[in-house]
Amino acid sequence: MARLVIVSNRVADPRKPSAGGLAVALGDALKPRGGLWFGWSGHIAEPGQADQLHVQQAGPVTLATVDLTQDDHDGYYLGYSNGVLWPVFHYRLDLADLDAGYVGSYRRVNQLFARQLQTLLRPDDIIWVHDYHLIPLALELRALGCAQRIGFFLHIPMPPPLLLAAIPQAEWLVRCLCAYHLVGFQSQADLLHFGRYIVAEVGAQPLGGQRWRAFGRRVEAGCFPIGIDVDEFAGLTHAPEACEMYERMRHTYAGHRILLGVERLDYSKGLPQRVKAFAKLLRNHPEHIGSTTLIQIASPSREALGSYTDLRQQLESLTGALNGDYGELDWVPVRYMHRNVARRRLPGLYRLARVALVTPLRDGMNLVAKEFIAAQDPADPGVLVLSRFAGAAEQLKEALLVNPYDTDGTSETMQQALQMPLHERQRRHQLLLEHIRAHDVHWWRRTYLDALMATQEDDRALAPSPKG
Ligand code: GDG
Repeated sequence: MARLVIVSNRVADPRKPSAGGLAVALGDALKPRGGLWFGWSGHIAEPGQADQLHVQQAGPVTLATVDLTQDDHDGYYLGYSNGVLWPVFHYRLDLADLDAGYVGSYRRVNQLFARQLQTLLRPDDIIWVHDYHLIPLALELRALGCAQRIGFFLHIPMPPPLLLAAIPQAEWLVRCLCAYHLVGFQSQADLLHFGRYIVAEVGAQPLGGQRWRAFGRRVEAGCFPIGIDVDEFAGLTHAPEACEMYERMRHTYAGHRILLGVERLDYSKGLPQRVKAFAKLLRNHPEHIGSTTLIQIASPSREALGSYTDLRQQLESLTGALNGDYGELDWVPVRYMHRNVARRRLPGLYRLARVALVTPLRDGMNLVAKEFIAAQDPADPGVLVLSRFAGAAEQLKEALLVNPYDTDGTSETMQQALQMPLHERQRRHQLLLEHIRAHDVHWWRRTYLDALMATQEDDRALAPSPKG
C-alpha cells in the first residue's frame, strides 16, 4: 500500500497531549500504514545550519523537519504568508503588504522544503500538502522530477477573482495550484471562486465537473469541509480537567448567563464587532446588566505583525470602555483574557456557556463552532450564534446565523439566543450534532484522500515559471 506523506508549515507530535485536533487527525491518517510528516521545526537555525534535516520516529510516523534562517522566517512566514496571503484571502486588501518583496523568501523556503523532502520520498508515495504557506510546493517538487500524486488542501477562504487578482503574483499562485492533482477547499463558495478565476483570468478549459485544463495540465478541485473528532472532543468534555473547569466556573458565575468567544486574536475573527454588539445588547436590553457576562478568550497570535498589535489595542480599548460604562462593583460585563487556555480545559468552558459567539468576518471553516456543539449537554444545550461568513455556515444551518458587520442584528440575535426555550435549543443541537458526527474529521480525511486517489493521471509536466 502506498505511503502517505503529509506536508504542513508546522509538524506536531501526534502523541503529545498539547497537539490540537487537526494535528491529532493528521497523525491518525498516518498511523495505520505508517507515514511521513514533513514541515518547519518551529526553530530558527543557527547561522550556517539552515539546511539540516531533523528526522525522528513517533511510533509508526516519521517526523521530518527543517529549521529556517531568521530572514527566511521573516519573509516566508511573517511577510508573504501572513502579511500578504492571509489578509487578501480573508478579503482584507487594506491590511496586505503587497509590495514589500516577500515573495522571494516565500519561494526560497518552498524550494528548500522541496529539496529536503525529495530526499525522503519513495516513487509511489501519496503526498498531501496543507495550506497557504506551501502553495508552490508541488511545482517545486515537479521541477525536481517528482512525479508522485500530490494533493493540496486550503484551510482558509479562497477570495473572489478580483480580490485575488490584487496580489501581483496571483497568476503564479494559481499556476502553482494547478500543479496539484487535486485542490481541496472548505466550502462551495471557495470552490466557485477558484473555478471562476481559472476560467476568467487564465483561460482554463472546463472539462466537466470540477475539472479543467490549465497551463497545459489537468487540474481537479473539490469541496471538503473539515470536521473535528467528535468522539474525542465529547470524551474530553468528561475528563477531569474539563469537569474541574466547569465546576469552578459554575461556582464563580452562579446565577449568571455566559456568552462565550474563543479564538486566536486575529482580525478575521470579528472581535471588535462582537464587543460592540454586546454593548448594544446591554443598552437595548438592560435586564442583562448584572446578570449576563461575555467571556472572551483571545489567544495570542502573530504578535510580530503590526496589524495584530493594532487589533489588540482596539479590542482592549473597546472592552475597557464597555466595562467602564456598564460594570458594577460586583459585576464585570466582559471578562477578556489574552492568554491561551489548555486544550483539555476548553470543553468545560464550552459547556458552561449558554451562547457561543462565533462571529468571524471571514473564516475558512471555524472549528470552535463544531467543538462547542460536541461539548454540549444534549439535555440542556447552549445556542450557537454563527457568522454567515464562516465556511461552517454552509453546513450548520440550525445555528443562529448573523451578519457580524450588522451590530444591531447581531445584538438582537444574541437576545434571541439567550431567550431560546429549552425544546428549541434541544432540537437545534440534536440536528447540529448529527451533522458534525456524519461529517467529522475522519470523514473529511477519507473523502479527500479517496478523491485524490481517484484523480486521473496527467502525463504533461509543468515547467516552473516563477513570476514576481
Ligand atoms: C484555520 C482556519 C479552519 C483557540 N483558542 C485556544 C485554542 N483554540 C483552538 C480551538 C480550535 C483551534 O484553536 C482554532 O481553529 P479554528 O478553525 O477556529 O481557526 P484557525 O486557527 O484560524 O484555523 C479555519 C482551520 O484552520 C482548520 O481547517 O477551520 O477557518 O482559519 O481547535 O479550540 N486552543 C487552546 N487554547 C486556546 O486558548 N488550547
